Amino acid sequence: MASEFQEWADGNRNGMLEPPELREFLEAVRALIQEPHPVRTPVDEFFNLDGDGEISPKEMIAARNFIFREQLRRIYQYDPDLARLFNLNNDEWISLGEIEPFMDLLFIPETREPREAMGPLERRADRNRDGFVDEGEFEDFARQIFAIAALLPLAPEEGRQRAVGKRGIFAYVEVSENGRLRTRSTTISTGTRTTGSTTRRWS
Ligand SMILES: [Ca+2]
Ligand SMILES: [Ca+2]
Ligand SMILES: [Ca+2]
Repeated sequence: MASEFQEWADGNRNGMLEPPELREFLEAVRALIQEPHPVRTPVDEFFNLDGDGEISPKEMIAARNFIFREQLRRIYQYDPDLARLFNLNNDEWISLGEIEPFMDLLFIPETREPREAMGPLERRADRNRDGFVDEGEFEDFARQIFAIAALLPLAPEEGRQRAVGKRGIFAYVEVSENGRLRTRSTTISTGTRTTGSTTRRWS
């Protein structure tokens, strides 16, 4: 069975997360890692390690670190192409040092200050390739990183059975085969805002 962490969101059990299911799932992950709170979703349940009905500050931090640090570091096992997005120095693996800027981008708003696209992370975020990363580009980039991390299967052996296939991830986050982000407006929802995203299949 695929992990309960993601599988519950596949309401119609067809093995794919359609846009409404995907939105619900991503919103649950967002709620999980935002602040301590009572358990409300299966995602919360998954990280309620002591089973006391609350996501404590410690469990929240554990969830953040697991989903956005441990999982992203293992991305090569799932998809070498997608892994290039995170492999800032283009070597054979993704180090902790490479993941930190992505964690900062997600959790420290000040790191999304508009700036010139000098570094490897900034160049990846610079969608329109004008050499400058504006606020919107950072926001979009952060949403994509968030979705990629949340949708990775929890263990390599689950890769074949997980609810969201690799193609689904590619389609949803608009990442091209060479790991570069496509120039298109965001398709990923945040908060209560929803977008009319479509799930395109790659062939
Ligand atoms: Ca708890
Ligand atoms: Ca690397
Ligand atoms: Ca730009």
